[in-house]
Amino acid sequence: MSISNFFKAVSVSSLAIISCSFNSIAQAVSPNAIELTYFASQIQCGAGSSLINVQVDVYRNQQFVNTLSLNDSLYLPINSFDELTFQYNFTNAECSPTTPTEMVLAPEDTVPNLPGAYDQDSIQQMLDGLNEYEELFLVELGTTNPDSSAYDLQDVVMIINNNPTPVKTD
Ligand SMILES: [Ca+2]
Repeated sequence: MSISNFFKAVSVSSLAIISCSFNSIAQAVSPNAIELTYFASQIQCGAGSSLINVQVDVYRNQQFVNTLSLNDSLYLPINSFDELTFQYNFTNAECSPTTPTEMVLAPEDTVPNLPGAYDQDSIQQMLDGLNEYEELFLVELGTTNPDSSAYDLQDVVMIINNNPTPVKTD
């Protein structure tokens, strides 16, 4: 990992910890594993342009684990989502991600009053689809200004499953 990437990971890490500590289950139930599913992504470089392909690099305690594309799932033998940090990469895009804003929402949490991005379901609709062991991980990459119309926290949406079915190896 380059020095600059290392510092990015560290800064994103502190953001994630801040956002998780308020409203996250953030603990694996059993058997000490978490499954991440990259569930949705809707972001453009500007109105009317095509959707950006956002790839997500997953780090555990600053060590690279895997790169996720939309619809990918990753089974992680870890105790807590808080061990993870993320880097977001735009491919085939004319713009770059801003400093990420990250938020974890459990099913009973208060939902930010934001509409669904483009043709994507709203945060409330996505939250309603979760079971009791699941949480939503929401990321805004277009702006750091919560008053901007681009601020929807749905540029990357992951489902955190705190009680996944163990991966069978035989
Ligand atoms: Ca956005």
